[in-house]
Amino acid sequence: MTTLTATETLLHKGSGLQVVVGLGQSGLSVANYLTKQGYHVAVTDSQPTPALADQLPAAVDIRQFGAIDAELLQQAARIIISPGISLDTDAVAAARRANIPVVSDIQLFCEACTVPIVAITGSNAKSTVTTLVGQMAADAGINVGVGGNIGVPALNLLANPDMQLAVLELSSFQLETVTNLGAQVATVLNMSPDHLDRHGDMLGYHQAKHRIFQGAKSVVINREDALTRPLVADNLPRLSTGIHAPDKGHYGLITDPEGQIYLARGTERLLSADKLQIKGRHNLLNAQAALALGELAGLPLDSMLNTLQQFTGLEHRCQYVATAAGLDYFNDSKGTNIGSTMAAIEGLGAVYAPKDGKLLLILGGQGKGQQFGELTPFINKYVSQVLFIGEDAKQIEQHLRATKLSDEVALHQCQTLESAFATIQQVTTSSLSQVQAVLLSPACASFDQFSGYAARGEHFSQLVSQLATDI
Ligand code: UMA
Ligand code: ADP
Repeated sequence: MTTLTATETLLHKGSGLQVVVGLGQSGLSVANYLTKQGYHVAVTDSQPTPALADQLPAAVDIRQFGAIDAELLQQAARIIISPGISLDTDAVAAARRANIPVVSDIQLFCEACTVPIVAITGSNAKSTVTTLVGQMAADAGINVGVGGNIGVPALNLLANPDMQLAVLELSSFQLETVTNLGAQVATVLNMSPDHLDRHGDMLGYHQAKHRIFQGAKSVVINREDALTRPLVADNLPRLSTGIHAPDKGHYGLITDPEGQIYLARGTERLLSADKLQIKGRHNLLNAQAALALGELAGLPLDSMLNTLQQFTGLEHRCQYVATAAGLDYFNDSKGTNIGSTMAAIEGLGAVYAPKDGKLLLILGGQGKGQQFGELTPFINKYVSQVLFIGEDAKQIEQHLRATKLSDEVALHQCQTLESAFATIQQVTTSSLSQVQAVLLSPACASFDQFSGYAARGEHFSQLVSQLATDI
């Protein structure tokens, strides 16, 4: 980070109080960044003793904890809000009514960042594609920073003075307060309902996501999903991805007469799908998205194809855990919305269905206002048993029953993962059981019972290993 002159420091101090709302990872990064820039910074958080409070720089002399301080917000020249806090929170809404600007850490990042940005959002696959593009850039010898919703606050990337490219995973929460991001290349990978409790409806969610395209120099579009298409000038460079044979220069899939599937760019076959370690149709789209983003960021194709073949995927995403008593167990704890669960059911169902197998699906947690009936066609096709856990278990069952759920699908209320495992023993020991694989893909957030999706996935994997040793 550059050192400021005394005049600049004075200028920043004179530009008024910067109030950071929420002291999580992003709030702390903002406090660090703004104090180093010479701003006068205050922090407020609902928790009486936020865990990160003792990491705040000493220069932050106003610290209001225990509630978001409405009076403090009224004194702000600018509010920097954490992504987990809604703009509708009373104190924040009042400040907005008083015309006090409210931005996110990503706004500060894009205003300060001098290197090209690859900006990635979508309902699903963000972390997978962000990690892949970051790895592709690193393998091509680029000094790359990877951050945003993936766990590393974007502003922390600025500490690297040699960074040549920034790859950002962005959530709708981060994007809703971002203006003119100006990415070198931006994409919305896919759109399915998520976070509707926060954004109100699909339109609000869509509007937040599509802010990623503001000022973009090029875009990547998913041909399979009209909701990913940006409203940008026709002459803006663009590449598209999809499951069919692509037009010249675009990405897609080509199937040869023997049935072998290839990743393709125009008519050129780039890589046979069986060379990838990440499996399923959704991952073929993810691979294309990474290639298209990389191409528009100037990465060399040969090197990107090498990276693709090395990539083993991320934990908790349709991850095979073990086989116990003849059943294959898969941890898709990161399946936190119905779109990801559809992809998981379809991806694994396609593997087990030809063997006349069916899936046992564990669903539930915090439902985030989603319409779970949209899962019914996928369940009817590939699932014989559904086990519900978590806070919204009963509501999810009602949604499924209210749609055309097949009589052949059995439903079980289990409340917890432990009790789900007891039910698995009961229902799969019957000789009539068609179940060949158990899939935890909850389509829900985990915070009612766990500290996050990773803790839920780890607990699931522990229960599986216990099972494997009990046998
Ligand atoms: N807080 C309040 N009042 C509230 C709610 C929260 O004061 O009403 C406070 C909490 O007490 C806590 C702080 O806000 O001290 C937490 O802030 P935060 O929830 O914004 O979390 P951060 O630690 O800053 O992490 C955020 C992202 N979290 C969310 O968007 C919820 C992280 O994404 C991101 O990695 C990190 O910034 C760095 O950029 C996580 C996430 O769950 C992985 N994202 C969601 C998702 O992927 O679905 C959107
Ligand atoms: P995000 O960061 O957007 O949550 P992840 O890469 O962590 O994305 O994957 C989240 C979930 O989405 C996983 O359960 C994964 O199996 C599923 N998924 C991965 N790719 C896709 C895709 N292209 N479409 C739908 N779901 C997907």
